[in-house]
Amino acid sequence: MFSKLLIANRGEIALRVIRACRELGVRSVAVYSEADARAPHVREADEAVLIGPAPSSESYLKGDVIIAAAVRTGAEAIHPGYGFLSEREWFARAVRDAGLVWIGPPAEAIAAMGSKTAARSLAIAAGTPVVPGTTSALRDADEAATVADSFGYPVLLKAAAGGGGKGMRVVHRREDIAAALQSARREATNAFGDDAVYVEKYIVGPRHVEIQVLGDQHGTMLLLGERECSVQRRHQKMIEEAPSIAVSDDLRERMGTAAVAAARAAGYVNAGTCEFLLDATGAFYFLEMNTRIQVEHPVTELVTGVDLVQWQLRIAAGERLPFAQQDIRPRGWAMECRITSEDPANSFLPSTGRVHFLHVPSGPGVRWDSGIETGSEISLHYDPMLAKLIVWAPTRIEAIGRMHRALLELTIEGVDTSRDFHLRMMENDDFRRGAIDIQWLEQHLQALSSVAPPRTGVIRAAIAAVLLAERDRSAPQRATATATTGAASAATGNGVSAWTRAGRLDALR
Ligand code: MV4
Repeated sequence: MFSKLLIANRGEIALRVIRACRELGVRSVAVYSEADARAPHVREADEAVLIGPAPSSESYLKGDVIIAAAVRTGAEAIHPGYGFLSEREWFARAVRDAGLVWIGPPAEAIAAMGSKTAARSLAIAAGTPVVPGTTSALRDADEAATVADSFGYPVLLKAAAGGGGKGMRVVHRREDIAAALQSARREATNAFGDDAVYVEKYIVGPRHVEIQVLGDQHGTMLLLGERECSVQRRHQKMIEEAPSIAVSDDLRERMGTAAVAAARAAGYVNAGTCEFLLDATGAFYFLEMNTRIQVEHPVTELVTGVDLVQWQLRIAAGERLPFAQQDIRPRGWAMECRITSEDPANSFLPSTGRVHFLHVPSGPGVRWDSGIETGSEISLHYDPMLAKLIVWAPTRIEAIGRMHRALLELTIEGVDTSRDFHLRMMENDDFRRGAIDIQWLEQHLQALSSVAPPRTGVIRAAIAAVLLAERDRSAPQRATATATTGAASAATGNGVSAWTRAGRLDALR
């Protein structure tokens, strides 16, 4: 095992990797921007290196600066986390060329899966089902129309360099193809510097189900089951679970075989995810492979008992996976809510400010993977995901109940968050029945986001102050807190203390 590892990331995933390092006896090196000087990942790592100003383009995306920091601190390996440089082939290569170990798949596998058309060709050759469509870029609108006519409308134009929904256009009629192709090309050029676009049959109302694989350097490739990720908005996942209510044992086996075939065809090693669309008839189609650890990996960890991040390190260090496929027996149900600094009552507008008060859920079956603490400053420089609330329970309905309970315990004051949205989701009949597809959320956003008028900033601050004062055990402050609490209780008319209400602030709305 390495003695020291550098983490080229920030926030909750940096902390997640630091935890794995500590459990394996590996010293950790954090990197940070000027905006993150007081961030938890900087404090928790054994060492930290300042890499530049707040904008990612001047810090967390500076591959050469990060590699230099690794060399200078004597780190032997780099873990990229997710986002930032995690799926940049050139970075994986540069890490290797600097004599360091890359915690992830070979650069060649990243490249093979990075081009969506190349990934489709690879999957087809491996016998993995893909959506009907082309495997090379379209020459022009005439070719697009000819292909679309052959498998029928609607079709979807996609950027070959794409991912994350950029450069995609649904086309319902032949006469709309030329204009859609032109705008898809423009968006693809802006986003990826590559105007290559191909076409697929558009699958209406599918679920997004992904398969986790884990392969070592000695030829063992394990399937760690599926995750259901259909609850998403504008290609941002909001809730993930494992397993998927839509996947039977037989389907799991078939999707798993398809995922392993695609991964092996790319020469895959380490943790990776094959994304599939699953339609209402039970047909599934390979979409793309994510060549990194994913945000939602904890739900797989909770149902399989396999520590994915630890194994990422151990595999990169050359260890063999000590279990066989039959040793992997998923148990129970896990669910994750992404807690973001976005206001669900206001079209998920990003919210900024200081986290004045934070109360974190705990208790049976609850895991909190977070990059924030009381006092954290939330800016627009980075992703709005503040934390992930993950629960485990024996059954899906118990997991939903446990998530609801944990969300009630969660209090974040100072910035608007998605917490109330998640509470409404746990109460929603369609969600509770598992009757959801990738379009569901955007069709039901209105109902889920309409909450009572928001409290004003002053009242928020007052509540935070009361909570903090009452938590303080010193007598003089306690007297003040009690007096204030009395007033607050009278105002809400429920006669309970502010501290008691910490777990159910929604009652005030
Ligand atoms: C599709 C599709 C329907 N039909 N392809 C979105 C991002 C990229 N990973 C692929 N995506 C889709 N490809 C065909 N042929 C629908 C989507 C899609 C989607 C996929 C997964 C999760 C959420 C989604 C939201 C909208 C569209």
